[in-house]
Amino acid sequence: MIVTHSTTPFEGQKPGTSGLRKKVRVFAQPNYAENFVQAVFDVAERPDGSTLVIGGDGRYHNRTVIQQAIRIAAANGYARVLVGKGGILSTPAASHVIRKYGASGGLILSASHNPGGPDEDFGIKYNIANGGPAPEAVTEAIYARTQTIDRWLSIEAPDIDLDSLGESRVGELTVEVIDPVADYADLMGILFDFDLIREKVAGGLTMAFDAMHAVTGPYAREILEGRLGFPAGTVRNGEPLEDFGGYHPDPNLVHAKALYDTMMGEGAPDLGAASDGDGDRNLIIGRGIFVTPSDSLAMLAANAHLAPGYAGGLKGIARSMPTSAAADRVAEALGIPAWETPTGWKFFGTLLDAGKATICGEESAGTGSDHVREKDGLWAVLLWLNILAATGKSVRQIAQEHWSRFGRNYYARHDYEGIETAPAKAVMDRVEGKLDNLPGTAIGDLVVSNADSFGYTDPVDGSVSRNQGLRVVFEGGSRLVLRLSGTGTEGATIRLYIERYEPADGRLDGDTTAMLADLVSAADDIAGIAAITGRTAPDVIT
Ligand code: G16
Repeated sequence: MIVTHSTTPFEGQKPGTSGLRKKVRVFAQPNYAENFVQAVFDVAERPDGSTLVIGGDGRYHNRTVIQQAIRIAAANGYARVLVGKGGILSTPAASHVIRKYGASGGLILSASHNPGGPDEDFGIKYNIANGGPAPEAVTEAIYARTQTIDRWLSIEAPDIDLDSLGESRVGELTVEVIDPVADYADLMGILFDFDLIREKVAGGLTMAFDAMHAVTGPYAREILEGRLGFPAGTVRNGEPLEDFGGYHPDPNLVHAKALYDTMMGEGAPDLGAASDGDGDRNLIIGRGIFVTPSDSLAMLAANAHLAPGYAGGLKGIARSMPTSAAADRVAEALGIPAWETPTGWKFFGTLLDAGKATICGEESAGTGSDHVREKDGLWAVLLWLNILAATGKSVRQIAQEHWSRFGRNYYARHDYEGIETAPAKAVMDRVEGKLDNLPGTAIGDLVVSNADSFGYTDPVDGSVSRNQGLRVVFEGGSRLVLRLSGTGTEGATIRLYIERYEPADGRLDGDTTAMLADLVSAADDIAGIAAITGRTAPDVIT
């Protein structure tokens, strides 16, 4: 029997860069998650008899919201729910399952790289039938609905056993608990040359993968240790934990420091890699060399033809605006289009659907392709492995050869986290106020060539997104970008992106900090972060 629960709207149920992310205690309030899920179902396009996919990164509160969502789905006319065993589905695996089984959409329960636990973060994201994050028109409609909602519907039924594979029913709804890994691992086996990689592993190719006690543990164990034959123990921290073992499942040099130390030390393996809370980000480190996400995108695109899934070539390469322009040079050499979108994987969806891009990437450690509609951490690791196996070269050799051909985009991102909203806004206002007057001015040896607030018109559907970051470009192509993060749950995070291009005959072996020093002081001059916020150094540099 369908039960109607009356409710009232909550303020602030506005999805950010990637879904609605809040503290667990906010989500745990009566009606909070229920309102949001009902708003999604009220707005989502879903023909009668639709299938819904549900899964998450296994963080604290995952199971509670899954049971709520199943009961609400049952009362809202869905015919079938596919849910990952244990409530687990990595974000790229969920995208694949939506596409493979023709679902009308999916709920992905994750706050990505944010920490988990009773006092930490939770999130709900809705993905549409193409397997990708709902575009802005849909998230705006969901938000509008949350502001007027007065009821949510559910079926009274006991909890589903999430830990046993198989079917059960909730009212008219069929719920199928599926193996979260199998479909995804099979897809990877089609895209990459597993036989070749296995042969090289048997011949001594080594790696270390840090799953950060997050969702990729079971996927990495099955694929790397199971199907590719890497020895047991190659996957570290492989058990998904509700609080990620108390760590921050963000694969960067701060939070994956132990892996970094391994890769910089004696006897380092050939490849070091990590993924985040929900398995869509990646960190790539070669023996003695960290590869920035922007460089990784460019190097993967340049070498993708070595993997069977991309042997036919690429249709185009897309990157978010703050991502370095390294990938653009590869696109130019390949004679294919280079697209520049706002931050947020949702902006790649139309390009991928329209066949305008094959590989996409972001400075925030996300890379992926048209095999799904999400960024995909393990996919990036497997493409690197395929390239190492096919060329017999080291990560360092591949990087150095790439720079000698295309030049090098030195790059860093400085994050100032947990700033009060007012000073964060003051920093942005100050830069925005200067944009018109900056072109032509000199700061030290740097001369500003242009400055603007990035806006984007989607080349496929014509939708317009304004205010997507402030850009200051210098003569010679160096660049500063400033924007506020859209994924935090408390206060504001200022992101400062710094990029300097050295041509192929320039200085390719410089130290990144030294190479960017003049740009960092120009940023200080233009944005005044230290003066306005009192922060003299960033919290995280990636
Ligand atoms: C999400 C988005 C990415 C974006 C990243 C950082 O990733 O999907 O497209 O680059 O957030 O966004 P921001 O700079 O606004 O914090 P994830 O891995 O958190 O889902």
